[in-house]
Amino acid sequence: MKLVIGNKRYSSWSLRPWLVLTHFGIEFDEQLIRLDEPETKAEILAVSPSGRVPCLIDGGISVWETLAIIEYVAEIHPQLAIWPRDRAARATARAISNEMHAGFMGLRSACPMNLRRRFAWRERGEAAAKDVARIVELWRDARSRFGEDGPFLFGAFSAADAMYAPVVYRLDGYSWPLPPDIAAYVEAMLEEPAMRAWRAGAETEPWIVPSDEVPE
Ligand SMILES: N[C@@H](CCC(=O)N[C@@H](CS)C(=O)NCC(=O)O)C(=O)O
Repeated sequence: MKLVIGNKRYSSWSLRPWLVLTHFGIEFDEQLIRLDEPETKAEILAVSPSGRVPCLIDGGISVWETLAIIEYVAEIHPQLAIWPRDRAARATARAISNEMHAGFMGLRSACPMNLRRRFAWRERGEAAAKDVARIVELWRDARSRFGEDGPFLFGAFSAADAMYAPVVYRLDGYSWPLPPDIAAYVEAMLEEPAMRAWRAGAETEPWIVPSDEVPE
């Protein structure tokens, strides 16, 4: 199985399935295509019909779109609790994962994921603040209803945590002021070994993508 990804420094979509595979100890090869280079589009299109990464190649099967990849991996590894085992928890995990996939453009555009930069706190606009308020609300709801057995949204690490992992890096990197319960979740995520491994990979990348860089 091969996962095609973009730069670890910037590619928030690539991070999500990579975390699922890595956290759950699933063996895979990684192919990194550098984003924003003259040959990027052609290289991605050679493996991913959407022209975007991530894309998972499993023999003759090609799966693009982050949530489709995570669902595929969960389906072929039913022994792993990639989604929570409890039905109500699983339904909520899927709902918030879809909410992430489809939204939060305010936060995503004001605070691009950038693992090589750290910004002092400043307001990042109304749309981003509104998104963070909603994210705090849904994280609290998951933690209070389903999180009693561990530090993650549904207790043990699941696909839902992977879907919100780039938000965790953003809240940390943009020094977002957080209430203690949310700061504790962010800390648990930052310490999670697969999250640390992704960051370590990003730290070795010298490439800059100007469109993903924001001013101080
Ligand atoms: N909806 C897609 C979004 C994927 C996406 O936007 N990927 C970006 C990198 S994070 C990409 O491939 N950019 C390269 C390009 O558009 O040329 C998913 O969930 O996988």
